[in-house]
Amino acid sequence: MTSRPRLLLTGRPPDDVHATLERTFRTVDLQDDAALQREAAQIEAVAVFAKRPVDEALMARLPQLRIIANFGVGYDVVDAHAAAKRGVVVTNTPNVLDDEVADTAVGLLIATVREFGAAERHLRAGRWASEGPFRLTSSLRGRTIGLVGMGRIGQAIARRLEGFALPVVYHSRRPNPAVAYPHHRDLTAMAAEVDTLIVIVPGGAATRNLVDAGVLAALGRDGVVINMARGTVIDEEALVAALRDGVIRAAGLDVYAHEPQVPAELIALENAVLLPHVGSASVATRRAMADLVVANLEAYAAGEPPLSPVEETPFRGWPAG
Ligand code: 8YV
Repeated sequence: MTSRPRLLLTGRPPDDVHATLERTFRTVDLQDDAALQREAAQIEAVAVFAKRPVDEALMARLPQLRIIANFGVGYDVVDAHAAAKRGVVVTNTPNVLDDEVADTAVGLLIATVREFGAAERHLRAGRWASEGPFRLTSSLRGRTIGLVGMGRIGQAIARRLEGFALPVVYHSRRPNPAVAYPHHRDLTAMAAEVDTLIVIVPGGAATRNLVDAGVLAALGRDGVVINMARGTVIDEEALVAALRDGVIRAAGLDVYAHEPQVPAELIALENAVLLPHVGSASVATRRAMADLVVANLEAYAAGEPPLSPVEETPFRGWPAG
């Protein structure tokens, strides 16, 4: 009987997912130094369930590595270029979370513009009865939305916003031929033309601090920024200053530069609506994401093509073991 291939786990998958993986693989916990030391030479697969980087240094310890399966569509914790150089396939979880994240984005947009969090706090504190109605708020009506990124989730957000009768334009490095929305090559110029930004680009070095003090200033005093992407895409210090000084009106954030740490300055701001990275976090969607991670790993174990390789590591066949 051939032994099960070794699978390194970064982070802890749900118990049932772990049990499913154990049927095909022998799992090794990245936290267990002794086990990693012992098994490194035989590890063929990595499942990424944590923010901890899967970098060149880790890959260099795993000579038999063939596949890295990331739980999440964003795979900025994995050095996909280093994987490509080693002939390692990286997979992520596209499509299955697009609608959930787009729903969350629109919910966060409305909550931010209409100040639902503060309105609820007003009620719960008994201030409606004692002081009167909550203050009048800004409105979604009349806004123009600038999407930063027009990938699958960006398109799902844009489709929803059409239902809200809101004009949509977008910024990305290249125009997306799949959509007819006006494209802006220059983010600052787009920010000057709109009053609302929704950030939905991949994280990583290419987008670090893409939304900086200049972009926020261009957005202007009525500006609203929603971030559903990665905290690193916005210069967090510049955002805090812009919210504090009234350079923009408000921000709705689901992601932060150093999760789960959220700057105290941000928490103190009444004009920031803060969610703890819940974009995809429904039972059904997280289940679908976990199923796709398992399906990619099981495809590897069966010698079949992976279901969702990322663009940096197109599948060219599994090397002979
Ligand atoms: C995370 C996400 O993966 O898919 C993504 O890129 O940001 C989320 O769905 C989630 O944080 C899993 O831990």
